[in-house]
Amino acid sequence: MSKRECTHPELTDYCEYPQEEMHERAQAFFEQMKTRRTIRSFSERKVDRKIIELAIQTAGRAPSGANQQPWKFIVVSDAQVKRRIREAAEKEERAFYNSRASDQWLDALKPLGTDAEKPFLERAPYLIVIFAENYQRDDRGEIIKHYYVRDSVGISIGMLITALHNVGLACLTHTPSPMQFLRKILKRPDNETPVMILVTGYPEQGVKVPDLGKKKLEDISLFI
Ligand code: IYR
Repeated sequence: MSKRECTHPELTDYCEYPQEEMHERAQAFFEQMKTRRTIRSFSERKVDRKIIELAIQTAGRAPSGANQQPWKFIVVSDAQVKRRIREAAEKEERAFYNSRASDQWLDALKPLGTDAEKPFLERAPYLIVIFAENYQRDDRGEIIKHYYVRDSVGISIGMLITALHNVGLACLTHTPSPMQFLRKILKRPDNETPVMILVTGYPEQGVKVPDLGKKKLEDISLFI
């Protein structure tokens, strides 16, 4: 068998539920996910590393183009590295809020109440920095292109956010722009592009969240 082929054993761990249980599970999961909120104030409370490992393993089960799994999760808990990330991010964010962002963009951000200060980058116990692997190299150093990289990484991040919420952890999808500094600080290779910092931990006590609301089913879907 060539390296590129693989066996196709029968699917045995598929689980079908009786209709009633299916409805209950769908409703219960919706209720659970309805309580997911992005927060911007984190407690310094520690989180067991094993929980983060399992959440990342869950994210690693995401489908991906040609099963190339083009993601890398760099988990930062070291205080010094977190400080360097905060300093670099705030430098970019100051430029963003003071001049780089258009008025329309700043207007769109107003309801969120964000600004260039990012204390959560030091306070939260974990910064999960997600990189997209644009390609890999084979044993002879030849480039192997990856397909649907952004899509695959996006799906994986969605599963990570869901897994974190499932264990009662909060997170913030933080995207300082540009964020090439992450590659430098974390010493990542050329084939990796930073996508996001998922700030992860417990919410600060009494944290406030904007009253934003979500679109209704009929606004986000069409059954034909
Ligand atoms: N990166 C900036 C701005 C920002 C942009 C979007 I789009 C958001 O949804 C939130 C913030 C910041 O983190 O403040």
